[in-house]
Amino acid sequence: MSAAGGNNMTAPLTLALSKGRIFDETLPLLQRAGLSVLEDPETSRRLILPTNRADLQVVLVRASDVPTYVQYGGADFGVVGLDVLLEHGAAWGHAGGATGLYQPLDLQIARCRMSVAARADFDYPAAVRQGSRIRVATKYVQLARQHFADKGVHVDLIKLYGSMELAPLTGLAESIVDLVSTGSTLKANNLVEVEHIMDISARLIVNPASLKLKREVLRPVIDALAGACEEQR
Ligand code: PRT
Ligand code: MG
Repeated sequence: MSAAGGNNMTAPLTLALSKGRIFDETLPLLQRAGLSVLEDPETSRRLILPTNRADLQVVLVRASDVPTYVQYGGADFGVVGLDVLLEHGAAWGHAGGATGLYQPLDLQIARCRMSVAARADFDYPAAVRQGSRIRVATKYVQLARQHFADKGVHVDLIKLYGSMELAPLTGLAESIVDLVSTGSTLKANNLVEVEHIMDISARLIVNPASLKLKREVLRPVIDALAGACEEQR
């Protein structure tokens, strides 16, 4: 499929969002930009939600599918965590970003950090110093691989799809790479942050072909969202 995918000029603008944190935190920005979503994804079973504008609709996809939708033009633009965006880009061999996606805005929402965490009784600095092989469980295999390779630390990466915190508790791995916001999940599971990898926030991503073909409708929406971010800061 070409990058232009589904984006013909008469079709409505399509914004890809994921349910939960991203949807909930994008909503106030949309509001400030004069856009409202007319159905609640938590109660509706629909995957395409109308907005107060006939030429704009929201599609609900898994957080990790947002870059894919936007890359192939299944959506013209979307909101995605930097964690998901970088992992997606790295999987495509593009360090630092995903595959030609235009990234005009750091929305400064859904903020957290990506960290290495381990059991409180695991001496991570010593293991690193001694050059031991550390087993690391994570959903972010590409980013974790890059991080440890840059430091010259030997790791065996174990791919998980969720509940990373369980891995060190069950002996599956000595440490994890995961997102931390308040720190209460780590604390509740007797884990401690041993290394900060990067700060994370949600980004607006745009299909480059859409930006050309639908510029007249898309550009003002991007600008309004930029203004909304500025106000919310
Ligand atoms: O849940 P699903 O598998 O469908 O997808 P997802 O987990 O990717 O989506 P979602 O909605 O959970 O997260 C969407 C985006 O929100 C992520 O890609 C991040 O960019 C961002 N974000 C911000 C977070 C957090 N903060 C966060 N705290 N995503 C996840 N968490 C989790 C973290 O993984 C850990 O399990 O919350 C737990 C830690 O929180 P604290 O507050 O206890 O530290
Ligand atoms: Mg989740």
